[in-house]
Amino acid sequence: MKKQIIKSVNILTLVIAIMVMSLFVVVTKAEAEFFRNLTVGSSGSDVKVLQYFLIEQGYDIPAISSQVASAGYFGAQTRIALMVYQRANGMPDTGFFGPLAIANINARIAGLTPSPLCPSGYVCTPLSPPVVQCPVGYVCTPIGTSGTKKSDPQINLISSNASAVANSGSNDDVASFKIRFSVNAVNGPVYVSSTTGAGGVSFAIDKSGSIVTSGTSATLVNITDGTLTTRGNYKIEQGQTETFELNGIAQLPAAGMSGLYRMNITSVRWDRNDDNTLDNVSTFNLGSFSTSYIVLN
Ligand SMILES: [Ca+2]
Ligand SMILES: [Ca+2]
Ligand SMILES: [Ca+2]
Repeated sequence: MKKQIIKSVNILTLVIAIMVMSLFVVVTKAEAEFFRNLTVGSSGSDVKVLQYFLIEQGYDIPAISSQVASAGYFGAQTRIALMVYQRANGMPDTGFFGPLAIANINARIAGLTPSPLCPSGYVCTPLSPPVVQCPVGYVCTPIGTSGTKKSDPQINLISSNASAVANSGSNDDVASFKIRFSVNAVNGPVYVSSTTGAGGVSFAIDKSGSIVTSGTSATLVNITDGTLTTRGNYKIEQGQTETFELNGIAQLPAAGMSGLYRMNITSVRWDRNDDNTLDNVSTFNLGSFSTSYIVLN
């Protein structure tokens, strides 16, 4: 159909570069956010993201979920799935993906929150402070709330990125996630674990909000100063700021696990002493320490 050129600073742009190299396709970056109208006949990576979103929300597109057809073309079945979604969400069921549906689905995707791995029989309540509306172009880090004191290290998001090697078969894509953040040691030196997980830097890789552990992993590096202490920690000297990078990987663990994936950092453990148990936990806005969603198939 018609192409819309939208220049926007406030809306995340959809930047997808597709390089066809012999048999496989590399999608270098996909922000799961829509900015153009789609209808029968449309094609592209945003169509693909829409299709996976609909399937995951329970609005099946049989040709794609059964892998008879590959995602990326807006056909009759996508139109029907979209119509049912529109009806269920109080919109006119036109099957046209226009401003109303775009706003609705962008909001749904932005609001997907990973659920904790909660043991059965328990209710798990997140420790993190409530999500705040942060001005565009800023990272908002809570001070003096939920155990964070002014004298605690200041932990700030620098950047995040999600990319995937989209292989041509089914269930064979691999996603790479990268989140960079800085730690500023105030009021004394700070030790941060070099490990990921509950004892160090905790992360979550989720598929549309449901945490996936199989086929996922992450490693942490300090790219300012990679020197480890005798206890295996990184030391940030008083007054210094050091940059960390969490590198995550998601490989589709099983057939039927195609969908939208992203990575979050959920907490960072730290201590004033170089020891084996880092006693303090900093948690922060889950929404800001997160990559965008990317399609794996
Ligand atoms: Ca594939
Ligand atoms: Ca250091
Ligand atoms: Ca300790």
